[in-house]
Amino acid sequence: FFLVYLNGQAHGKKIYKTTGTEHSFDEAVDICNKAGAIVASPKSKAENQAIQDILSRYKKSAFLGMTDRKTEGKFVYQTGEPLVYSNWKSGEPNNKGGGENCIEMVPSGKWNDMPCEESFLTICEF
Ligand code: GN1
Ligand code: CA
Repeated sequence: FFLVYLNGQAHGKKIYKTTGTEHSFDEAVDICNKAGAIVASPKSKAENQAIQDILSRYKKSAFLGMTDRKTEGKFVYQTGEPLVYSNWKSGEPNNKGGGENCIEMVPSGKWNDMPCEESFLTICEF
């Protein structure tokens, strides 16, 4: 009980924190995992909004934690589970050029599939 409330967050809510720096997807996974977290993986409109609030401040895009590296066109969480929420820009995901297996959230909050080698703001989810 106490552990749940000590950090001031209501039970069940996530905390999103950014390093303020831009990295490739694999680097972001490493950074977040080393902090005991995962790369931001919004599962609702409210969680998407919380991440967008950070992007608005930084005026940058961020990587989300989901990829379709295993099966093209099937984006999954790091656990392998399929998406329960999405907010794709119109026309996305398009796997442009054949190598877009990661997801960029742009400052508007919409999603676009992009190469995992691009560099975007790192936001971790605790
Ligand atoms: C970008 O620049 P272009 O059109 O080749 C983007 C894609 C988007 C597309 C949307 C590497 O591709 O992910 O789907 O715009 N890729 C890169 O028009 O910027
Ligand atoms: Ca795309």
